[in-house]
Amino acid sequence: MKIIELEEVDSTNSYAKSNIEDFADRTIIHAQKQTAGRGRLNRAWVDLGNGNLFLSFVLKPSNEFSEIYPNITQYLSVVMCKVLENYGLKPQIKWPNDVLIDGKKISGILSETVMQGSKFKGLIVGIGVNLNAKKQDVDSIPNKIATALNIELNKNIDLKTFRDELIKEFFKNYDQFLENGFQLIKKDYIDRNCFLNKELQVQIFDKVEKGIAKSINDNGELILLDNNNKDIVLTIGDIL
Ligand code: BT5
Repeated sequence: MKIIELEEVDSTNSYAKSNIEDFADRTIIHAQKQTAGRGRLNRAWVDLGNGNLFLSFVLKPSNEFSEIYPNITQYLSVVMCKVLENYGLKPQIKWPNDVLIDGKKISGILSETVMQGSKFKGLIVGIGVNLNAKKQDVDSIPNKIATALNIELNKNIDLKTFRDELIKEFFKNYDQFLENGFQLIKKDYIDRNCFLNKELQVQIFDKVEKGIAKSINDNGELILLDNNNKDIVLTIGDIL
């Protein structure tokens, strides 16, 4: 495991992706500042200033893509919760991988599969965590109610300590995750969910599905029960 520290970068995910050939498996790209942080679907991840966390894991688990790899985002959401629990908080997961404190978003995860033609090159798993932010900056994040760890705990957070705890927790069960996929974390994930048994609207690109969130299956997919008592199985989407 190697950590590459950058002062400033457009996006740790973009940097990791464009230089993936240069990085060994389990390299971590950590930047102090991000000028063009990315979320899913071309959304932006806002840099809330000094002392916040922006990092990407470069993972090369094999030469072939495996269908369990996309579940790494859910794996990382559980890891994130465990780290925050050690700070005395009770985080919750909103499917697929938002980590919330009392309904407020504290962290975002963006996982990307890198292919060269049909050849699998690796995974880039990026995470942003709000650790030290001003309340007014957090309140100006578009389309989301957000928070930061310093606001929740009313004290400054040591960035490096938090980063190292996150990396340690990530690699603790990573090899087991590669063997077992989502099933390894299913219980931990469901124990922390904030969406099951609720009436939901889920946006999948330009379509919205409605139903009661019935369960999460062994692949980490969300099962909605619609008005006609029919199951809808969702692999991706945003709970509205
Ligand atoms: C995410 O996307 O939540 C994934 C964000 C991943 C960011 C990390 S930082 C390191 C690495 N390098 C990158 O370039 N990216 C990764 P999504 O689920 O699409 O949510 C994006 C939405 O979250 C935005 O549209 C805002 O509403 C909200 N948001 C943006 N910045 C935020 C922040 N700092 N805190 C809380 N919410 C934020």
